[in-house]
Formats: sequence, structure tokens, C-alpha cells
Amino acid sequence: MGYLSMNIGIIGLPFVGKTTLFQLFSGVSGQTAAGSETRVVKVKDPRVETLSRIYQPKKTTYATIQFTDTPGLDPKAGAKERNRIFGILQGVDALLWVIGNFEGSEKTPREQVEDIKSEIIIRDLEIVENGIDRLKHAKYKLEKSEEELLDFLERLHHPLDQTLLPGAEYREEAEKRKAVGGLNLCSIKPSILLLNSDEASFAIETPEIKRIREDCAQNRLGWLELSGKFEMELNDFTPEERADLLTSIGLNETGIERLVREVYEHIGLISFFTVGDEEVRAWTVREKTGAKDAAGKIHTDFERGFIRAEVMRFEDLAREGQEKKLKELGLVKVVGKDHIVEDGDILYIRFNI
Ligand SMILES: Nc1nc2c(ncn2[C@@H]2O[C@H](COP(=O)(O)OP(=O)(O)OP(=O)(O)O)[C@@H](O)[C@H]2O)c(=O)[nH]1
Ligand SMILES: [Mg+2]
Repeated sequence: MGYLSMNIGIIGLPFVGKTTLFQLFSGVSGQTAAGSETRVVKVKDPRVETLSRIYQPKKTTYATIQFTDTPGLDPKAGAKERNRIFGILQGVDALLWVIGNFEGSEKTPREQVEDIKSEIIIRDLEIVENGIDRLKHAKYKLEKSEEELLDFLERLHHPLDQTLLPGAEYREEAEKRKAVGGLNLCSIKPSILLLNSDEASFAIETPEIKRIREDCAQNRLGWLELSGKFEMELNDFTPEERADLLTSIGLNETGIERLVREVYEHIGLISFFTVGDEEVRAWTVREKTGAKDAAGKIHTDFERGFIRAEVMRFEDLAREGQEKKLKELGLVKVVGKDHIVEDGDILYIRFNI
């Protein structure tokens, strides 16, 4: 346990390509059961391959990321369907708003964005109002944590009541308050807007799209454009042909590679590695994680008995080719529990229990 695999909930109006993208990301096609499912996807970090070539371990383990597909969110469908969909999204760490941008979409991208936003806000307002009501009318004296929760919910009510997405400061505060996490408020989850374009509209910035992009920046929503159906069709080609076809629309990476990068950047995640003859492995932690906490991701004993860590940089090892060289060059640093783990650190944990 302790091992971090982000779960990304896919949300969007009906027939915008959510399931197509879900299948593209997971590399598995076929109908999903009852319109919703979670799949675990390997994060194909090329650095892991490099490390694996150097150490020739028995086992190579990639970091993973999960995706949860949901049925189309239809504003006309009402509260019951809305609750069902948000129920599926219970516990996801971030949301991916899929916006259909192709011939035959019933609504314009802007209308879709507004619909998703208002569905999320309506749902969260209900949770917030119920929470306030429950705490205010409690028949006992509130504990300190409950008083803080009440205060938080009352503040959060303001932006929601004006149909505004709450600012990032609410998210930061919510992360520190355990009681908020249980409420599963979607308006404060990190969110990325994915514009799902067809080949004809790909990379064409209409005034409407430009405006959505600007709104995303202002509201701290991540942004990504890709062409789910087009990329799905690429699966019928050889890897070389696929790369050529991607280049033809101006891309040098696949959709999942670009999405994972955006997710890591937007949520503030980094990767560190552990290496050896037994296993080369990538781990995901939040930025600014200390060495001791990072050790805890690997094994609770490592955290409890943490003495120190030895750190190499991936780029140094990749350049020199072997650990021995790094030692000679003084590129293996000994650090204490407060060392802030950086993306690309290779850690050896020294511990004693
Ligand atoms: N023209 C066009 N059609 C697409 C594109 N992406 C998906 N579609 C079509 O849209 C329909 C729905 O695709 P799905 O991926 O199942 O969409 P969804 O959002 O999961 O739909 P629901 O789960 O029913 O809400 C299918 O008929 C797809 O062929 C696209 O980029 N261009
Ligand atoms: Mg679907």
C-alpha cells in the first residue's frame, strides 16, 4: 500500500467519444460493461526502459494510472442519473472533461463545457448545502474538525451559488482536511479539459475554442486536444506507419503519452525510481515529497526505520551507463529524510527496524 496510482474520471455529454478515448488510453477495445469501468494503464516512461537495460532486473515495474469511464451526462436526464454518474466518480482523484469537437456533435464545445460545469456545480451545491444543514442543526456540540468543515463549506457555497468553479485555494485547503475528501466534491478536483477533435477540426482554433482555452487557463483547468477516433484507427497500422500518420497532423507523441504528461503536470506529480538486480521500478509521488515519505510509498518499514537515502540522478546514470562510475564521480549523494524528491531521482533507502 501507500502506492499512488491516480484514478482519472472521464466525464462528458453523451456521444462525445468518452469510451473511444477510454479504450484508446487502455489499449483495449470492446464494449465496457454497463457503460462504466475502471482500467489500470501502465505509464510507459522511457526512463524505465533505460534503467531496465542497465540493470537487467528480474522484474520491471512501471507506474500506473487508472481511468474510469462513465455514461454520458445528459442535463435533461435529471437528478437521479446525475447522482448515478457522480456515484461512479466516487473517489477519483481528478476529472477529464471530454468535449466532442466533430461533425455531428449535438452541442457546440462551449455549450458542452457549460453543461459539464453546471452539472458539477449543481451536484456539489447539494452536497455543500446538506452538509451545512446537518452541521448547523447538530444536536451536540461540534468538534473542532466539524467546525472547520462547516466554515469551509460555508465559504465554498459562495462561488458555487454564483455558478463559478471554486478557485485553487479551495482545493489546497480541501486536501488538508480529511472530512472534505469524503464528500467527493467534483468542483474542487483537479480537472483537465480534453477537446476531442476529428481530423478536419484538429488544431483549428476557432474564436470559440480560443475562448474555452483562455477560460481554462483562468480557471486552472488543464487543456489538451487530441483526436480519439483518428488515433484509434491508427491501431490498424504498423508502429512506423502510425508514427508517420501522427506526424501528418503535427504530433510526435500518442494521445496517452500527451495525456499522462498533462495529468502529471497538472496534478503536480513526479516519478522517482528504485533499481537493482531484482527489480527496476517507477513510483509516483506528489511534488515536494520528502525522502522519508517517498520511502513509505515503497514499504512502511522503510519509512519507520528510515536512516538515510542515497540518490542518483537518472540523467547521470543514463549518461555514464553504470552506478560504479557515478560513485567515482561523486554523483551519488547521501541525503536525510528531508531531502525533497525530484523527478528523475533514483533512490536507495537505508533503513533499520
Ligand atoms: N465523427 C466523429 N465521430 C466520433 C468521434 N469520436 C467518437 N465518435 C462517434 O461517436 C459515437 C460515440 O462514441 P463513444 O466513444 O461511444 O462516445 P461516448 O461519449 O462514450 O458515448 P456515451 O457513453 O453513450 O455517452 C460513436 O458512434 C463514435 O464513432 C470523432 O472524433 N469523430
Ligand atoms: Mg461511453
